[in-house]
Amino acid sequence: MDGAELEARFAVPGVLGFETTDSGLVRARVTAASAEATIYLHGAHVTHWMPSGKEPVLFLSERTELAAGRPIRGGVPVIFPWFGPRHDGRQGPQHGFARTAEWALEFAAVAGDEVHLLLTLGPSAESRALGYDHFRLAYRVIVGRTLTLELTVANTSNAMDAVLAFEEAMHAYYAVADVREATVSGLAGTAFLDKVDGMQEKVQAEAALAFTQRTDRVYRHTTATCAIDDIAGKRKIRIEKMGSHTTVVWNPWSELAATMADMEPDAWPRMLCVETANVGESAVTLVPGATHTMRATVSVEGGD
Ligand code: TA6
Repeated sequence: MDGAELEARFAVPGVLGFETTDSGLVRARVTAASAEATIYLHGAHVTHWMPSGKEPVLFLSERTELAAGRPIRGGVPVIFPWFGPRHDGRQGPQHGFARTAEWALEFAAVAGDEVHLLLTLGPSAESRALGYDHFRLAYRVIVGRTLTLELTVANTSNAMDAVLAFEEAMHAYYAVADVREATVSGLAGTAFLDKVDGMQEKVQAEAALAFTQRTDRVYRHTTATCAIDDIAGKRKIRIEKMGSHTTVVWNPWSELAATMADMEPDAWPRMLCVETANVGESAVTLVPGATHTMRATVSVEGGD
């Protein structure tokens, strides 16, 4: 459905509207008393969330592409069915196909001071060409004073031997005033793969992770709630999670950011990815008929 059809079907004047961008992407605009948000059907991509009285909580690059088939830089990319480069010997786009697919909006409603949306993604010619057919994704987005993101994956195959194995992530770009003055707590003593140091397996000794260089860490076997202490921004962003055993922390820093066409060169200090995920040995395998749900609940303290 295009913006006009969704507007006719789901709009609530003054709270929930729909529009089609000049580049042909359809997006929902939430303007509730509790918060505002923007969600594209492209990639089921939440690009903006701002509780009332606060600053935006998600970073969105001013240079991001907003075009069919292209990933959006910032917000919360939905990563499925692999994380990073495809690593099963076959070809496929970085971070899988879900973040550049056109999702369907199946449900949208205002409940109290929250707006609930449900987006779904099923098999397509592209996914089948990549070897993915019998799956369905349902992504529940609840916009309010907190932001709830819940991804359910179903193996819809009837063939008894058709397991569905996948990695997944909510690759969230959080907005910070200055990453050089921010820390992430919740990962003390947690093992991680250090992607900037030869994928070495390490254990975080410090209570809170500070940022002094490009950082790209895949924390393993962790269900912990993380908190970004955005010291310069005088606020904390808490990320609680359910159904996730991996947390990825990433900032490209100056040198890598300068090579990214969809990122302003001086924007990297204003973003920090803390990603709710299941990757590597925490990848999920579903037997036919099974489902798996991963949820992140984001809240903000301070920064008023
Ligand atoms: O989550 C961190 C990471 O895997 C980094 O290694 C970097 O590649 C980042 O994702 C962004 O990936 P993208 O394909 O969106 O540029």
